[in-house]
Formats: sequence, C-alpha cells, structure tokens
Amino acid sequence: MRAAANVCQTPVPDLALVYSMDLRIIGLMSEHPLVGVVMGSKSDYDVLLPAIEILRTLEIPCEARVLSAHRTPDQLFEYVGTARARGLRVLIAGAGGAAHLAGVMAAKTLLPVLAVPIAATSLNGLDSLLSMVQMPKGIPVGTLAIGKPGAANAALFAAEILALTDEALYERLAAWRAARAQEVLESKLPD
Ligand code: AIR
Repeated sequence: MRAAANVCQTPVPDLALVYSMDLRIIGLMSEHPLVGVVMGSKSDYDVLLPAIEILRTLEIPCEARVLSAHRTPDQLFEYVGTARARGLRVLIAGAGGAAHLAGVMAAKTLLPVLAVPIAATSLNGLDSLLSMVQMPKGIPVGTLAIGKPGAANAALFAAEILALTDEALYERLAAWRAARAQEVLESKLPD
C-alpha cells in the first residue's frame, strides 16, 4: 500500500501506485479535500485529468478515487456516505458504458454530483451520457459533456459552486475566465 499523494500540489502519479491489495483505491488526496473526483475505472483517468488540473490550478483541494458502482459497491457507499462529514462539498463522477456511478452516488448523498460521460465502448460515450443525464425525477445528477471538455467543465462548475461562499476563489475563477478570453483575443491566424 502506497502513501496517498496530494493531487493538488504534486504531479499526479500513476494511479496504479495507489491501489491497495484488494483493489480498493486509496486515492490521490489533499488533506482537506473539497472536491472528490471518482472514476469507475483506472482507464478513465486520462479523461478526468483535465478536471484534476483545473481544480489544481484554482487551488481547490481535491482527491481522486477509482470506485465502481458494480465492482466495488460497498466501498463506493462508504466513500459517498462519509464524504460530507469529511468536508467534501462537490463530487465529480466519471464513468463509461452503463454509467450508473453518478446516479448511485447521488442516491447516497445530498452533495451535488457532477457527471462526466466517458467514451469507453463502441457507442462512444452516448451510452454513458444517457445513463447520466436521464436520471429519473428526484435524484439529480448534473451531467456535463462527453469526455475531456465535460471533465474540465465539471471542475469549473464545482468551482462556481464553491465560489458562492468563497470570495478568494471567486476572484481566481474570474481571473481564469478572463485569461481564456484574452487567449481568444490574441489568437493569430495564418496569413
Ligand atoms: N465502469 C466501471 N464500473 C462502472 C462503470 N460504468 C466503466 C468505467 C470505464 C468502463 O466501465 O468507468 O469507463 C470500462 O472499465 P474497464 O475497467 O473495463 O476499463
């Protein structure tokens, strides 16, 4: 078992390094994470990385875990059931295929759950998009776009939620957005 790493302050190590012997992920941890990024499989990691990078850029403490709704349901319930008490305020769930992960998480917490559909099958993410966005009335899942753009937006959405009660974060978020606008204005096209 490897010591947990701080996903927000250090380079992200290979997720394989944080598997425990029983394949339960110990995770990449900040000491007091506000955002939990959960993925259904280690194979989802590349797609979720933009979310982790944006959280890191905005100095939002976060942690990342691999937990599957059907492969590790007990550990997923434990994680989600204790999330709020541990100080987490927003959960991001990324999964491919029949992506029940986000809905199951939302069923077990009143924390906002933001879902990132992942293209992992021959249906190219449409399967997970529909699994996530078509939650029946009563248990909301905020579903973003398929893949890396959705992952980045999930992190930004989490930042917007947290910025409601954190003025310093609001300023960092405003600066981040202004920088993106500046990039567009400074775009150079070929002659
Ligand atoms: N998955 C795992 N548990 C529940 C779901 N939906 C998804 C993962 C991954 C896909 O199944 O999120 O996108 C394939 O996982 P693997 O481990 O076979 O690569």
